[in-house]
Amino acid sequence: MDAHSDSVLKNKSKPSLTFEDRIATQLPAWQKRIGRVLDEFGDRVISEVTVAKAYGGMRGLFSLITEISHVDPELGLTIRGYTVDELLEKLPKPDGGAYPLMGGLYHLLLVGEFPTLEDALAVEDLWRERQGLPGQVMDVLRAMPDDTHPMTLLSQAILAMQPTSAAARAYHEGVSRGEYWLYMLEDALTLTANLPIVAATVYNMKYRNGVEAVPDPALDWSANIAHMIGKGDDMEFRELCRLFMILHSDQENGNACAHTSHLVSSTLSDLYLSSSAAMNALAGPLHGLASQETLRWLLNLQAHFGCLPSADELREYTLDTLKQGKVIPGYGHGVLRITDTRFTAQFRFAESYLPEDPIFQLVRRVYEVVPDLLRSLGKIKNPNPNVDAISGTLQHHYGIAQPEFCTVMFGTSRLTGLSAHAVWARALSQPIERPRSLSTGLIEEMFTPRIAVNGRVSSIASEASA
Ligand code: CMX
Repeated sequence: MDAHSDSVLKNKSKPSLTFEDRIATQLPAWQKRIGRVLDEFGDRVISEVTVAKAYGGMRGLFSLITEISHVDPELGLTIRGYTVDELLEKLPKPDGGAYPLMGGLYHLLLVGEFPTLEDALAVEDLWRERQGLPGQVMDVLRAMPDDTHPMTLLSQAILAMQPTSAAARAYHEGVSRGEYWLYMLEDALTLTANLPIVAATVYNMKYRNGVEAVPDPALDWSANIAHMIGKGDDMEFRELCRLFMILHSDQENGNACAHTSHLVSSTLSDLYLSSSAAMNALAGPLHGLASQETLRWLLNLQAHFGCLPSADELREYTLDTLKQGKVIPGYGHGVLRITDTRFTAQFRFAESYLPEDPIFQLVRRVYEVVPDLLRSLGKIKNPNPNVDAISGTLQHHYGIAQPEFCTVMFGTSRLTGLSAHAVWARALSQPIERPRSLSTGLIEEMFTPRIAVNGRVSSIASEASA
């Protein structure tokens, strides 16, 4: 075990409650509660897997359990029961700051209890103690071609940290499955402690001639991102980083990156392996890369018109994008049926801090025009903006001119939520995931039983109805 994991486990003997204590004391009650739910309701149906759902990406299928966050179609995201606005209002903030400390949110994600300022600062301290990238991370990143996408670098950097995994080492030294989560927790703290350094290293390598990313111990986790990419003197950008990190942290565990993380981690892969995989899912344009795609779309729109387009001009431009067989990035959602509350929180930030920004003016105009247009086409389930419809615009205002960096900021935040899910999944001994697959022929056979596949009638129909 390395020095870091040693310290967190030794903390058990300290009088103040550690994360392990706080989680461990909750486990018996959760185990009992889940056992009772399974005993009483284990055979109740919560979702129907129709043929259409199996072909349709399992959208809307309730088949995962998490206590950490939830997305209500009409209410938006809640984390441990708190809406986005409640989190922004109530989580502890740094002295004189307008937006919360990420340390407080991580306490809430991991422990499930609303943090005091002391709790939030304690997490910030735990993170400070664990800062420092293993040397091979830089070697791996430096070996990559200059035009490598920042999300590839983020994923690789996390993977390069894997040899330091306390959980992987503990497993190979024979730790029991019941204790594995303690080592996952240690990895969660070490990984999350270093995410700002990883993000800043990727940025600096791509856009600042490889300036070393060195955290300032006087700053909080989120503000350190601003500091390490050379924008720390801009107090507004520090605030944006705090807002941004809170908003992107979690979104229950069925979205693509969260589900990827959950699936990989369910095999007892360590957190570095599952987190790197999650970032590969986030890097898709229908998911987190939509923040990059939105900013690009807006910049092209600006270049095309040279000024703020009229509503009619914007409608034409949007229709033209659709005619090219593309989606309008930043609009629509797999679960939400309202304007994303995370969009609204960022919109409010923009109205306060950058109302005259020309790209923000475009965001506003798009918001006025695009929902009605998408709704009129009749197939989209939610024509409203999601979190990605504005995030890149805010970063752009503060000098992050490269759209392709947007998703690295998203991923840096999202891994806080994913790591909390992973720790709890192991602490509650959630099993390996293993859904089954069917072929079209087998489905035909299930519903028209006389059709034989390859000359034989399969047992699948009776198996599926069992
Ligand atoms: N522009 C154009 N068409 C859209 C659309 C958009 N923004 N959003 C959905 N549609 C289309 C779908 O492509 C689908 O068309 P087909 O039947 O021809 O395939 C139809 O409307 C129905 O889709 P849906 O059920 O409303 O939405 P899905 O659950 O299938 O997809 C999402 C959700 C987010 C992938 C989709 O809305 C989309 O592609 N949005 C643009 C990309 C984006 O912003 N992604 C980020 C989401 C948030 C995040 O994960 O970060």
